[in-house]
Amino acid sequence: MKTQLTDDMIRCYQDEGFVHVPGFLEPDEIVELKQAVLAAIDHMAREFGNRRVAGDGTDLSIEADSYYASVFTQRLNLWKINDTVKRYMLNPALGELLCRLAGVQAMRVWHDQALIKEPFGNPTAWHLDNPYWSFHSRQSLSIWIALEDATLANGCMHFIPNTVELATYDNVGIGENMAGLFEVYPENV
Ligand SMILES: O=C(O)CCC(=O)C(=O)O
Repeated sequence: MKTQLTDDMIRCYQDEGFVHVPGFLEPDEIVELKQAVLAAIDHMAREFGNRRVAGDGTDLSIEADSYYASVFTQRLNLWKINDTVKRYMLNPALGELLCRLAGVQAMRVWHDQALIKEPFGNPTAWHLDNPYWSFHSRQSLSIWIALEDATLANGCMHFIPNTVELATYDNVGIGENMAGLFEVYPENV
């Protein structure tokens, strides 16, 4: 795992609100983590059917016929049931990297989530992650790790630079209206 940060990367994150780290995982790590994630998802399917959240606690139901149900196959908190996922999620060097990016002393994990974009799935609408969580913080951050090549055709990630400071934490949803975000934040168009 590439946990070395340069000053340019920190500046990029703090100025633009995101930083792209090519080759973040080594090829053998990608294989290992992908196998672990798939094994954990398989375990959940066998033991718990359509349950989305691993481990104890609440599940998050999604209407089976909703638009969102066909955006991803989504499973959360796989670190609770798979030691390999846990080792990556709780890697102290990763925690240190995130603290340096966010400019804080310590970080807690809110959740991991495996997002599988199935063939012919619905596209993900522009959205903010933080309004889905139980807390709001400008120091919170998400890491998106592609375990396969990410291309325009198969659903690579896009960010809108220089917009983090504008966030009011209104939840714009992740639904059929791709442009819902721009109704709440017209200045982001
Ligand atoms: O990959 C996507 O389409 C969106 C991912 C996302 O919302 C997330 O990582 O929180």
